[in-house]
Amino acid sequence: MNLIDGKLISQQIKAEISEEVKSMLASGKRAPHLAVIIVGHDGGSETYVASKVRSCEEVGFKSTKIAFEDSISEEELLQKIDELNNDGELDGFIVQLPLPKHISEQKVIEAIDFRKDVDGFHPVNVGRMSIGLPCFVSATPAGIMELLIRYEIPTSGKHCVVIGRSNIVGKPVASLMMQKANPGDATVTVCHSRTKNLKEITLQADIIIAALGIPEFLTADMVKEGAVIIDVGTTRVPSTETKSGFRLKGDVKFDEVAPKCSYITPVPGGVGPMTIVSLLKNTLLAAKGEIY
Ligand code: L34
Repeated sequence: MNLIDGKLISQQIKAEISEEVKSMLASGKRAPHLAVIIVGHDGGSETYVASKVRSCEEVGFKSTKIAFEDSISEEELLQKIDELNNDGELDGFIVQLPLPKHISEQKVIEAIDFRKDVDGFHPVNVGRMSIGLPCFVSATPAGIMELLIRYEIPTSGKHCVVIGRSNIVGKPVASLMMQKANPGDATVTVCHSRTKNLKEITLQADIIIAALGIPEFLTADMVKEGAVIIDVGTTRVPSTETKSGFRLKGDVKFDEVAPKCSYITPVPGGVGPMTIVSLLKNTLLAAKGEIY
């Protein structure tokens, strides 16, 4: 069993990005600038946004955090987005999800100028990704692809089973894995909460991408010997053993699945840190004007 160390790879990529920023500055350009909007006080979101801001500092980006209370109206949020769309000093921005119920996530996503949509959630970016055109690829799927590249894990002709069909992970990662590319060229099956005989399907998988958000859902009896396991879950479950009062659990029952696989990502320290560096990479591309 080989552990896929997302934390280590993310540090290597941050070092690569820092070098690029240095040469941008040396050639008289300004540093890439990312803004992050957060609404309310979801514990996970606050942690991830803080980590995004810290990572910007680490690589020499400028960052702006814009925090609103839960009580902000949809209209006020859309107004802020309009302002950021028109800010010439800003390369890209994201609105951290989830949003409070009274705000339409879809409306918010579509209000973002696709040229600044470094989350890759806008329909223009999603559409371009699905037909293989240059675009901002959303961060978690991009991070997963990067891990497959850096660990030289073959995907061509493999059977990849994606569990989960969310717009931010399941659908885009399935689309990337089936694309005529490397990584890609896989035969992809997408499973979800209505799938019958899930275990029969996962047992045929060479690569499983678990992105359904149910802690320890994937157990050893569902996994073929030698499979590659990518665990996207990060659910906070109550714990008496940690200071914070919770512990992060993946979608994979790691202890029993790990001995069966060829490669596996841990939680934490697997896909999560890669999500953050992929956002940095997209911001760098935006600053260099390499996509639009
Ligand atoms: N708009 N909303 C928008 N963009 C995103 O890309 C996200 N996502 C997902 C939730 N909502 C979003 C994230 O940022 C999930 N996500 C995310 C980002 C980072 C980490 C996990 C999820 C991460 O860094 N995880 C660490 C542990 C962090 C901790 O201690 O809680 C890890 O090692 O897995």
